[in-house]
Amino acid sequence: MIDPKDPKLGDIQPDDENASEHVRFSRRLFLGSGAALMGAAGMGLGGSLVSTPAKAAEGHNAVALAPGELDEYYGFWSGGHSGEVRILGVPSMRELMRIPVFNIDSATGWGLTNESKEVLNHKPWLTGDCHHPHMSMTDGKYDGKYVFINDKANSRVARIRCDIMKTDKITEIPNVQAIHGLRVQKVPYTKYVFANAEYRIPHPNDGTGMDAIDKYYTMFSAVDAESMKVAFQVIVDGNLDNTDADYSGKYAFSTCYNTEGAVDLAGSMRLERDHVVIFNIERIEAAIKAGNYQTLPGADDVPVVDGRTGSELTAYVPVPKNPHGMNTAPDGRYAVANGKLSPTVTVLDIQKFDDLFDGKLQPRDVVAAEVEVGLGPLHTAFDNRGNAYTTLFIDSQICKWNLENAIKAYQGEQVEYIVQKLDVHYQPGHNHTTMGETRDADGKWLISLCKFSKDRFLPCGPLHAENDQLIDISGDEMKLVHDGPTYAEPHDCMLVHRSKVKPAKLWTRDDPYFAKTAEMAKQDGVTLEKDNKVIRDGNKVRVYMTSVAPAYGMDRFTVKQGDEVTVVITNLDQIEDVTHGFCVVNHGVQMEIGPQQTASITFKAEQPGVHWYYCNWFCHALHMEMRGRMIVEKA
Ligand code: CUK
Ligand code: CUA
Ligand code: CA
Repeated sequence: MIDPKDPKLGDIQPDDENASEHVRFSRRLFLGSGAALMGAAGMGLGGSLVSTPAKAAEGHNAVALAPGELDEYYGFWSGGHSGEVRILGVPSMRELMRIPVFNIDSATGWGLTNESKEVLNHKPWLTGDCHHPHMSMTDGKYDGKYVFINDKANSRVARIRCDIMKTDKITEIPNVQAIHGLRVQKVPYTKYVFANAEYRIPHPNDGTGMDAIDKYYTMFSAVDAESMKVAFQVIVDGNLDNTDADYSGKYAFSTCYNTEGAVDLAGSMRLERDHVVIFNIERIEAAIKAGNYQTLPGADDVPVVDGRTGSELTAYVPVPKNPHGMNTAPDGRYAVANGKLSPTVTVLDIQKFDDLFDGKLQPRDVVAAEVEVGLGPLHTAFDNRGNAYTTLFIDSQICKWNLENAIKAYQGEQVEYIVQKLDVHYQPGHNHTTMGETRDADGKWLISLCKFSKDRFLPCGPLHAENDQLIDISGDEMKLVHDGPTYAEPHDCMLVHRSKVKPAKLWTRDDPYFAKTAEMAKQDGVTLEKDNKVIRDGNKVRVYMTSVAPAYGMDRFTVKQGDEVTVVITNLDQIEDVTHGFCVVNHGVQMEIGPQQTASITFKAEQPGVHWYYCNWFCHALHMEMRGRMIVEKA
């Protein structure tokens, strides 16, 4: 029920003398009809809300949430080649939100509004292919500030602000192709986002040297997490697949499936061993500081160091065969490379990396074990009890194994290290445990992101959903508890305890996200929070209006045929969840304006006549009536 004295309504009350006519009028309407509406809805719900929280079986987590109960974890899901990121609640697996990143989204106007085009570097038409969402950390723990995501399709890295859950920066990585593996520096804090470029290319890639395949190379990039500028790039041998960082802040490491440097399938499977390349971040920083770097055409502000074999900035550890996932255990001591074409997971002892870089050890000396787990190991996740969970793509299983026992067995001790193998449906790629890529690993839930789902869901045509399965790992035995269909095609997800995330309820009026639009208004002498004004500037017209449920500040505005029209809307509502939209019929114009947000969109008024605009986020009992006319006069 809406209480007019509710402090959430802010200081603009219906009878507030300082409020504009628009605000007072709208507020009265909202309170009057809103209250009646809520009352009716409440009665309807009252009868049906019988909630019996699901009881947890002995030693296991409760699976189901009753209506109205909140999830314990935020799951950040990559949206694959849909180009977006999604938030799911775990354990309910309910989809809570979609965050457009490298795609165009008609609900929010992402790729259409001026603010989003700015983030998209004015290339909203570029496609995206997201694989690896990872949250910024402090001291090896999630800090709730940002989520970073790669774009393999167009070689970019994006940042999502976790207060508003919107993408706020996108960086194009120069001189490389296909940013795939992405992780953050965990310790002491996320200064860098590490990004692997997968494919080797000629340098310069200008039509020369295309046949000199052995001269192709790719690079490992570090992006500054705050400025989102590329801090440095490292030339490597082979290619780069997945990556992770350690818990000292000193090292990052990446898998390579193409040590062969081949450009064909057979060639990239020729060797029995490929490698993991270890990056010595301290030494790379020192080299750049000392001026020991070059720059490449088209990016003269990015220092590039040469980390190919023989460099003291990197080390190459041979591992079997076409390895894929790279995962650091939360104990900080070990990292594993998942064999893919080998039935093994290679365990690297991070404590030995210093000696390796000081020349006291040989590369293979840092291998603590090659653990046989099953066919097609792709990725490994960890709990807080020393266990690892590896996806077996070919076997369609999760293999749970004990890290210490596996190392003992590798050293020849008679000890069983495989704890359990669980069938999943089918052919899993990544898997992920709750908090498992941080020091706070809690061993409660595991998600298996299965690539195939045939027979698990009602068929919907030749294209099938992926199947992200929820597995309870809190007891001694893994238990499959839920099938979760997802759309094309999450590779990875990340499960963050809800205590780590503090989303905003309203926008703040000084949010940098729309600072440029606010600056434009200032130049036009417009106060966004109260003015409803049309400013003409040659054939450019800027239409400033407010919105308060259920009315725009203007129910009509007039422009001339051929004008370039920019509509700027400021949503003055201060009530959580009251988002408005703005759509001009037959113009491809559509956007979201959250409470206290300013959003703008620019288009051409080419057709003389009357063109209705309306609100397309249901905001009020009189939402249908929230509309107005754009009148376009003949030129
Ligand atoms: S990758 Cu897709 S299953 Cu891009 Cu992390 Cu392994
Ligand atoms: Cu405003 Cu619907
Ligand atoms: Ca290979």
